[in-house]
Amino acid sequence: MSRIIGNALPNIPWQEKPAGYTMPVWRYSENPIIERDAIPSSNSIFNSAVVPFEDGFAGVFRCDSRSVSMDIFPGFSKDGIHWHINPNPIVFEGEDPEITRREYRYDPRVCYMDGRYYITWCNGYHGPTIGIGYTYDFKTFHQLENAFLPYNRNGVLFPRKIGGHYAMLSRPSDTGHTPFGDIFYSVSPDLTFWGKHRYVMGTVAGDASAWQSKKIGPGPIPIETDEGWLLIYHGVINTCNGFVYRMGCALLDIDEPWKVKERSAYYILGPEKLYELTGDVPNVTFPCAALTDADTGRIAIYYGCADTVTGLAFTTVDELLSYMKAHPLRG
Ligand code: BMA
Repeated sequence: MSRIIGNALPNIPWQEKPAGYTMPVWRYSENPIIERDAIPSSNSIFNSAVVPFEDGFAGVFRCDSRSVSMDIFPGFSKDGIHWHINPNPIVFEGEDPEITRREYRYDPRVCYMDGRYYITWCNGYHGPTIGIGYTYDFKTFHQLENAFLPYNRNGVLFPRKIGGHYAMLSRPSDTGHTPFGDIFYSVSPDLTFWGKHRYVMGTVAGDASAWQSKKIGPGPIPIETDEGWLLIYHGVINTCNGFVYRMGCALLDIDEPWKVKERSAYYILGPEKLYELTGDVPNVTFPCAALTDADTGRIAIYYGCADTVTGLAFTTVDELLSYMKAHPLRG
């Protein structure tokens, strides 16, 4: 039995694995949990992040408007399933208007650390880069400096300092739909200056694990376990009909997370249901958040479906670690 190191979350949204189901991740039966028009202005709501907050949950949601401008919105829920999303986007306060000036914002992650809820997102600044901000209450928000130069996407903080530094995974990219992409690790003494960049892992050549042959990127905040950091990430294959986005998992060294201890050759969830196969961008399952319960090992994954709606899926730390070990990517 593997153990999640962290807090108990007895109210984690949960459904048991359906009898006879062979995949390690199973969907919530009432998916999608957030429809595309859950706020009046929205064309689509997907690739969003949630955390435990007060006696329920809070989140930051990617809502693309009907002019298809991308922005992030706060939301609240009692049960993690039914959400009330604020119809107004997040307004960040910050020291420098050069940085708080909004170009576009998308694909948020939320990381609780030292009493603050940190938000990272893909932030337009002469191209995509990693924005960082924080809130205490999901009402007022403070923005810090962008972490990196453009172009970068999928900035994902670790939930505690490692070796005395803040730590983040990210995926350097280009100005467009990036036909490449490996995951890197960076550290910072103060969440402003980032360096000591290390390569973590990349795409897989040949057909050993073709679903992740074009690009990969970190998904939810890494989950601390007694065996290492459990990373859920997205992997992309290029097909004659375009990109297909699936989810995979890996285990990173606890003190030196750029060292990969284990990685699954098999994907753990991919587009299969109608709401994943069809939408504004077909064939996309894109995880951005995971709730965890240290007492039971339960994990609830929030993922964008076809760039249109938001889905919820379930697994456990044991399911993912044993699946990874049964279908390892080696060499
Ligand atoms: C990526 C990002 C994601 C999106 C995905 C599929 O490059 O833009 O927000 O879900 O493409 O369109």
